[in-house]
Amino acid sequence: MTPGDAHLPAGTAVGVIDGLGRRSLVQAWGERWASAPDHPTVFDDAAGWVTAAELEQRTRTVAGRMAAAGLHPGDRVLLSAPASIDLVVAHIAALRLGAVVVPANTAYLERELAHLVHDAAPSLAVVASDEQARWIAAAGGDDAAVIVGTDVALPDGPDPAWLDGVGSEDPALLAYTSGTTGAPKGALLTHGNLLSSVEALGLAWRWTPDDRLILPLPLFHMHGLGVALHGALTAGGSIVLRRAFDAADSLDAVAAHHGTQFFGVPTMWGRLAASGRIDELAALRVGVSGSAPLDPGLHATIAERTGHALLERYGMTETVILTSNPYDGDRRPGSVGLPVPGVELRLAEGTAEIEVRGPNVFAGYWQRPDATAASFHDGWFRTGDVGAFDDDGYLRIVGRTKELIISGGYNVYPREVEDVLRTHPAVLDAAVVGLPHPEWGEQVVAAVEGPGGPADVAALLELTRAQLASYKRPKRIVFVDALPRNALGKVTKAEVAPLLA
Ligand code: MCA
Ligand code: AMP
Repeated sequence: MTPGDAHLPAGTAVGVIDGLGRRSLVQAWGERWASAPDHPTVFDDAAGWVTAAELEQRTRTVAGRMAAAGLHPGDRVLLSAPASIDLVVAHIAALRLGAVVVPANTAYLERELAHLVHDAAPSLAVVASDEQARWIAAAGGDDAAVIVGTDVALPDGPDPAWLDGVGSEDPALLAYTSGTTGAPKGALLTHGNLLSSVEALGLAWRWTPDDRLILPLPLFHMHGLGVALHGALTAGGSIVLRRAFDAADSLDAVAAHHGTQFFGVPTMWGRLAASGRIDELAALRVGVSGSAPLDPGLHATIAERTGHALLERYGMTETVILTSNPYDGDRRPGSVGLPVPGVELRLAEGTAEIEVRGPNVFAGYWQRPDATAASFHDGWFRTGDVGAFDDDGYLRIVGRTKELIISGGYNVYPREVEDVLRTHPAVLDAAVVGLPHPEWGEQVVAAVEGPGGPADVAALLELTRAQLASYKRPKRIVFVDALPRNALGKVTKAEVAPLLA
């Protein structure tokens, strides 16, 4: 059996898996737009529905502006803004030009944005606030043109000769993540990587042009951008964008727009379940959870109240989606399901680290050949997650080899937070851990070793407020007499958590 066969609908043509990701995203989307120009494609509250033909025209216009401003294939375009049609247009326009989109979380502060700007060297940055623009200009000197406003209000220009000229091997996205170790690195994904994953999801999740996806996820991480937005554009479906997540707003949008699909992280599903209105989601065709483990109790509550079990799936910035519970068949609580079409998985001998191979696996870390080489094992990408297979091939994630905290679906790297804490004179050393938490899944908490003491906690919280995006900040900082260490003097993280519980 070819990997991923378990997800295929009956009657799928032989060889379909070999054909995944063989074009560019923009070729696939262009075909959709040409075949159904009047199809309502993207909605936001400010502009209402935009049809496929309008999306084609608007992305062409913005591509012309970007090209007239000097943007060429391969140049990086940093995008950082809340979800809107204008942001979607800017994203697609950059891809149509062959530029590489660098999505940036709107919560990033100056230090975090400066790292992206130094590393990715974008030629153009499109942001939502004057403050972000100042930070980028300060970090990038005169090298990056910075525009505030996702309408990209630059002078119009003619269609560039290279519009839609990219192929499947060309780079599309530079998504920053720390991978298994170290400072944030840019994971470079090609058009083919990204397209193969959403084509696989189209098959696995039976995604059709009749689907209406209610999308409250931000468009600056893989879940909202590379899974949800790209997936809907590739399937020719419709997308209802929400500027931010709010349970009542999401439920209202499902009702008002006759939503058939809803994608969220477990924190969102928890808030929906607590809203008292979760039964309204019975109207959906499918709800998907991912980015962090879905509590089996929450899974059961939602299934009971809506009549549908959520599809839990497992993904990663470097690989988009690896596994999903099946659309037809057992949607197993506590399991992330079976490899999606095209994806092969194995567990490394000894460590049981999950390793992956397939057309979805990224091209490498931007300008980091050593980090790229270290992330592969005999041609298989090492996820840093530890897995176990049930007898019938369902995967469970049972641990991590990487130091990572996932809070509300956002990744937090303990090392980054520790480095910030250590810059304070009251702190000799710091250990940041994730404690189990009912709302966030894991909560970021820090243990610090003096010279200072509890009187300094307020100053440390202030320091983290100035240096770190809000979701990375420790919710609690505790001074301890001494951090637990092994014989080599290295802090033993496993012994830190009990000190804080
Ligand atoms: C907000 N806050 C958080 C988080 N989000 N604290 C910890 N963890 C978080 N994730 C804090 C803020 O710092 C603030 O604290 C307070 O909550 C309220 O902030 P607000 O912005 O209003 O929060 P919210 O709108 O309620 O945000 C919760 C959220 C959001 C909607 C669950 O975190 C979110 O959008 N998460 C999804 C992230 C995502 O897209 N992940 C996919 C990564 P204070 O009041 O102290 O300032 S891609 C990925 O993981 C792979 C590829 C995959 O498999 O998908
Ligand atoms: P990121 O680096 O932001 O792409 O996050 C990827 C990581 O999120 C994976 O390596 C997993 O550790 C985690 N993850 C994603 N989906 C799930 C899931 N359904 N269950 C458990 N962990 C998940």
